[in-house]
Amino acid sequence: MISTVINESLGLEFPIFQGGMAWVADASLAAGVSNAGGLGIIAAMNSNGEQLREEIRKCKQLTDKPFGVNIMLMSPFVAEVADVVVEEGIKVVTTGAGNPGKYMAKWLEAGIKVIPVVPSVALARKMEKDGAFAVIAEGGESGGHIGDLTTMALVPQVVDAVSIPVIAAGGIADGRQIAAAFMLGAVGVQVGTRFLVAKECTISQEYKNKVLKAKDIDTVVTGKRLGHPVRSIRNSFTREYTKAEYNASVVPDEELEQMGTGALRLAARGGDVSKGCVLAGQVAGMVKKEQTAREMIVEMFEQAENTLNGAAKWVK
Ligand code: TUI
Repeated sequence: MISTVINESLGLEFPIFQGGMAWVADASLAAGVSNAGGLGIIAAMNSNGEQLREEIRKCKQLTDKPFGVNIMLMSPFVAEVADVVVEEGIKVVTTGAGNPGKYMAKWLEAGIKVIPVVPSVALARKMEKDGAFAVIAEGGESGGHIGDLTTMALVPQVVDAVSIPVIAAGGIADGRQIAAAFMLGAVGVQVGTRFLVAKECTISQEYKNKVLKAKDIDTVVTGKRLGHPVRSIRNSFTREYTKAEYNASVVPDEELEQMGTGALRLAARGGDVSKGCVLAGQVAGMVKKEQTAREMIVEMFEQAENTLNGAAKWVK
């Protein structure tokens, strides 16, 4: 059994979070992961306050286990969803794509454990000072909006810089990678890409097939010019976008911004994986089978335990 402060303090069977993936992480996936013994997380990214409230209530119907909400700080609805998590009695909030400092006092006062995603040591330190319960150190292997450092470089530097627990994210889809994250000093992991093909995940089958067919080098990063790099699976969308992105004189920033808007929804909910944006991490090439969230988690932790138990063989 693998047990750390993360599962023990949050009442989970396993120290694993499901990434709060925009347009993906709904009540069905979050409840599936929570019922499987991890922390399911609803993405507030694509919801206004009332839509988030409805999703939270749906999730409460589907599980009596703890689940969290991810607040994407670039969302136009961030202020209203920040209140809804308090009103609905959510116990764990993760944040992404910014500094949640402005909302921390309100969440802490409500007894919420705040666990921000950090792409750097500086933000990790700031979050510790602001009262974060833990941080998620997310490397650029991840799908979606990413920072500059890799998981291998970022996690140990964050571990050395703060005294709160560190959860590793980015590039984790099996038990070997969980074991490696623990070796870097993490006491929990967050997994996104593998859960895209969970039975409980309600995205289009076309999106799932794109992940299942992906090879190691099939993800690319777009959006650097606008300052929000995003990793997704190479397709017509990324080819068109990249052409426009490196043609600054012809395609102005506003038009580029417009090209990205709605593309994720088109793939995740509309099933158009050619013109849509299929966010996924570099581990997409390892994700080969659709399983229940429970099957995934049990398999990953069994492998992690075997890997960690076997690690001493290298020490002579
Ligand atoms: O947030 C994510 N992943 C996401 S959000 C998203 S929705 C989106 N769509 C289009 C463009 C942009 C976003 C899709 N995937 N992961 C967590 C994450 N947070 N990665 C990087 C960061 C981050 C970056 C800068 C966190 C904090 C930060 O702080 C800057 C500052 O203000 O100090």
